[in-house]
Amino acid sequence: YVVKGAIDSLDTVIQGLARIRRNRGIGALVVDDSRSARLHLVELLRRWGFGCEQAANGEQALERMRKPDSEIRLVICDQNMPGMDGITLIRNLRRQFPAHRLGIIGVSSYGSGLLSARLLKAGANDFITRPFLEEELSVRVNQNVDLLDLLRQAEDFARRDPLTGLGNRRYFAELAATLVETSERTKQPLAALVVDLDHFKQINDDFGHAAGDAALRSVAGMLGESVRRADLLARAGGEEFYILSLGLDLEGAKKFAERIRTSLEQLEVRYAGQRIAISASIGVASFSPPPSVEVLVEAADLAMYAAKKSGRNNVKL
Ligand code: GH3
Ligand code: MG
Ligand code: MG
Ligand code: MG
Repeated sequence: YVVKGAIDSLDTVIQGLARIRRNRGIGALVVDDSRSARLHLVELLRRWGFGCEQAANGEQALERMRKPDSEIRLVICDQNMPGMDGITLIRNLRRQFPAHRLGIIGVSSYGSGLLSARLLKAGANDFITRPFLEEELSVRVNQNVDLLDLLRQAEDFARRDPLTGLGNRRYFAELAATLVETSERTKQPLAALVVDLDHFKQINDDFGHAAGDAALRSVAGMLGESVRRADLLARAGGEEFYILSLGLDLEGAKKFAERIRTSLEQLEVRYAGQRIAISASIGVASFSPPPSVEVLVEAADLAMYAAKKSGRNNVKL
């Protein structure tokens, strides 16, 4: 019995260690007006590997979550607090943070009946009733972190192109809308580049589809290095890439496109000992601000077709 027990718990210990390692990058926030209850939770979460912070009331919690670099992904929140109660705080947090960004566990006291249902309705993923066993809290926390990981993966799968690792069309559409709003608000021009590789079908025909894939990955890598951090880069489909850049007028965007065109021309793509020559036709547009994402991209797309017509491997406005 002793030996069996030891083996069982060894498994558990290994699992526990793996969890602690995973939890290290995860910020947790404990919200509780009772100092002793708060410190108990903080102590447990730190022991489980989380980077744990604390707030003594709802206002403090919201303040902490407003920090732009907030890496808090899990909130454990007492229901019964003076001022803003847990349910109000949870409702507020859930409006700002979708389920894949933030897990919320509500803590209620034993005998409060419908409260747990109300916590869930307000947007908590889960609840725990005091007094609780450490083991139960640990299981609930772990399940919530597992769920966060899964949701994040699903989000990522839906928005990332698996071949190049760039964002896809869906990702582009979401962020492009934000950039158009920023362009309106800050009165900066917003430029679009549509980059379409030339005669790519021929590359597949000459070197094979795997070589074409490798070329697309190199191009994506090169584009990734060419854009600024704030620029939006996506694989719009096939051998076509979109770039949005805030603050570039037509003249600036044309220079940017010309630089990309030259880099692509000089890109060393090698496959099975052969050099694959790459070039692209790039269409450029800039509006201050654009009436819509569609109008902006359409204008750059038309310019790209003009670049194709006039012989490829060039930039058109
Ligand atoms: P153009 O200069 O007019 O743009 O000619 P093109 O051959 O590049 O244009 P077209 O649109 O006719 O063909 C695009 C080709 O890109 C066809 C398709 O096989 C290839 N392609 C699209 N996606 C992929 C991919 O993921 N991998 C590979 N290897 N090829 C791809
Ligand atoms: Mg309380
Ligand atoms: Mg093409
Ligand atoms: Mg194309």
